[in-house]
Amino acid sequence: MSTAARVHDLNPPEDRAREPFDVARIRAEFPVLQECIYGKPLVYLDNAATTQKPRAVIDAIVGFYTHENANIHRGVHYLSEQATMAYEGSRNRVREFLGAGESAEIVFTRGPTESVNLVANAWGRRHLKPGDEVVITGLEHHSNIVPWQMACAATGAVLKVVPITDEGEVRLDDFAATLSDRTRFVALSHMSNALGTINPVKEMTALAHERGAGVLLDGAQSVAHLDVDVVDLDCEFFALSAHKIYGPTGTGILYGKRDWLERMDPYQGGGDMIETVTFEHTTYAALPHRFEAGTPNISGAIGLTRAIDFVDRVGIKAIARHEDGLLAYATEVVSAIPGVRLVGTAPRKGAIVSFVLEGVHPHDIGTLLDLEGVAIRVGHHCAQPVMDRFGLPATARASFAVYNTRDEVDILVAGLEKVRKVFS
Ligand code: C6P
Repeated sequence: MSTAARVHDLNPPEDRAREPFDVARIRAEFPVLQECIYGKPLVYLDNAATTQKPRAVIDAIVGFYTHENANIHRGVHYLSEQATMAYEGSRNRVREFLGAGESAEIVFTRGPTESVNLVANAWGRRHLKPGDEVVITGLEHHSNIVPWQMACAATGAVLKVVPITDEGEVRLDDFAATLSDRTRFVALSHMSNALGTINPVKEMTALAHERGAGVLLDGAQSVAHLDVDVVDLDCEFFALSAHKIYGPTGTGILYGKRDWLERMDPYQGGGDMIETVTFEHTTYAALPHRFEAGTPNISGAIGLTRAIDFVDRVGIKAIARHEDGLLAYATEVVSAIPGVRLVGTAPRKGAIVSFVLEGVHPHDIGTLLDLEGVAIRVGHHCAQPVMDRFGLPATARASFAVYNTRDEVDILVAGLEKVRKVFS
């Protein structure tokens, strides 16, 4: 797997013309991409919200319910053992994918939202003290803001926010200036869902460590686009979502360094997270099971394995190169439309183009594009402070994945020209 978390610079123009893989063959693996919407071929550009699923992921989930369904960690019968092996095999596959040292450091959750809540509750509420500082950035998704606000309110700790620039970047010197000797914890998005900005998280993590603070990276947007190695990043926690990396919804991961997880109490109580229970006293299961109370999303974990297999087969570097080409092209042609203003123009970006069109509300853009078969997201993208920073209620956002093409960017642009005409 990876040896370094890399930020992908845009490819030179001559490279951009050459696709790193056969996109038509990749598209054929995604059944939903063959659909028509209002009689027009679907152009799916809402990948930051959720990616589509390849046939292998869908088949694995159907196969599990058709042939293997049973609960895990509880049965002595054949099906339960098969299901347990598949579930724990998925944990190991995630470990490999993230470059983590041991499977005990991989906790299954419902998604990054639950992963952050787990840390904010199980670590934050136990270890934060009045006057301690928790640092986040102005780029965060609500799921990396609200749990920290709640933990600070419960403990008397103070939430500090690193400002973002007009380009939508977090500058390292602003970040360093926000840290202090009272900083106990830092929670950062690896890649912004609203703007696409990629943060220099390795450098930020090192700066936080100099102050003795722990670091959580919200990798919800980054893992499908960047080569991630949690040991190289040296973060204490990394949160991700299966459904944004071609896997199923309802399944996420929290990577945590063993020594940090060991200093955390369970977040929820119930079955499967205990060692012994009496009415007087309960002892907890070993890592990572103490953080997985109740029957988990078994088919979700199995689907995630196949999604990681898909990404590895295509190659994360090839995916990044393809998406960088799409981002460069989309940036050029969308920004050339009269009245369009891009929001988020950081030099280091993942394949997200957020924009506004003069005189047209983003919701109208989304609705009219939908009639052309083009799916984008409009709104505040669960990042209201980012919108506030730019004085906007909302943006339109096109976000790209491995299966998108330049032709689809052209259809987006043609749709935007229509929107302009309707409102002119
Ligand atoms: N962003 C988007 O359209 P969940 O909902 O738990 O799977 O993911 C939450 C989340 C956390 N961090 C970041 C950076 C994210 O982008 C998201 C989800 C989607 O942008 C849905 S709001």
